[in-house]
Amino acid sequence: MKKLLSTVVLFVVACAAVSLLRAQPVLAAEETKPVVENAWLRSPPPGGEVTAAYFTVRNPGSTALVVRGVESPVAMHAMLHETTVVDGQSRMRERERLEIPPNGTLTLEPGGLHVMLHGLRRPLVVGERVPLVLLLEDGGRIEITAEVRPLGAR
Ligand SMILES: [Cu+2]
Repeated sequence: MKKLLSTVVLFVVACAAVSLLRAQPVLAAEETKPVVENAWLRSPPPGGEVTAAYFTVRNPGSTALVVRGVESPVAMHAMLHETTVVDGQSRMRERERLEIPPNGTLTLEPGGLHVMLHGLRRPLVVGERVPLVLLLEDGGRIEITAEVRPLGAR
């Protein structure tokens, strides 16, 4: 009986070891994949066709990711924008390039960097999830799902 038990234990340990080995390559790929957190966009005012989206992207990889553009099926035009205060006046300008450093993060938030969505194709409902895609210089894409939050959300 004791021998049978130890054979069973050995078998279980062997199976666990095999599944760990199998999981290894997947883990390695996952570790370098960018991670998107807290992605949301502001519900536009009724009838409004412009809004902004925000998120944080973490780059666990060892090379910088360079964002050169953005698109979304809900908007005719999407742009990378930055809000800056010049002489006490809040202004927005387009950014053609944003970098996510190796092992670093890029944060888009109200009052700073954001994705500007122009020409919304349909009304957006609070709570719905909207796709955005960041287009990388190397041809890669980062898929984002942003939650629509109320107009006054910060
Ligand atoms: Cu803007």
